[in-house]
Amino acid sequence: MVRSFLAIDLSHEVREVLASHLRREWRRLPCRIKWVAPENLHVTLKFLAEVPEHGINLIRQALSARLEAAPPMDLTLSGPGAFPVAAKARVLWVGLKESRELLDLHSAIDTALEPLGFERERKPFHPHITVGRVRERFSVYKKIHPFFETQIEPLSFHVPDVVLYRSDLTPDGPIYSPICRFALNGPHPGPGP
Ligand code: 3AM
Repeated sequence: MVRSFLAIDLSHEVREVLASHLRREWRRLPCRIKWVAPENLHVTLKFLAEVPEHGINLIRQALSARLEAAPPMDLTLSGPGAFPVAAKARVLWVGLKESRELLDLHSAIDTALEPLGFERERKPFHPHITVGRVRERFSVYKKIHPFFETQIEPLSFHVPDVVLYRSDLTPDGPIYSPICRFALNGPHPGPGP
């Protein structure tokens, strides 16, 4: 079985900027947080869980044609936030500005994978880059409120493809290895009517 997920890679610049916030500010917060290693930062599009080896090929086939027709896009960082809500933060993230292309890409993935038995996402898609996971049981809002005040530069990055990742969980943290990439080669949509 292969634990896997689909994701968007970040540019080197975005990774560096987030790593720098981590080094200079976030690591100093007085709270037990498992921070994501800079090389592991990404935008998850769909978590596929444990997939049998032969299922990987089916996923590849189901996605390649559909994503080939999807347009490449530019995404832009927005501000920090948390799941489920800041007051009860469990997952700390940096968000992305709303993008029609990204929502369409997410929906195209759900549509392509539904016939293989992967359930459509029921919750609305909230694109984000997870940067840390709170490891304390009670409300940590007071300890971490400076995280929510971080001024994130609205950097943009180009998204030429979607990556199918293998995730191996180890005591030192997950190891993500790309299995394959799906190029986004569709026409860039015009500005609309
Ligand atoms: O980028 P985020 O944090 O949203 O939380 C995991 C991460 O998403 C998520 O898959 C991404 C890559 O590891 N993930 C891990 N286990 C999960 C599960 N059981 C899960 N998402 C849903 N259900």
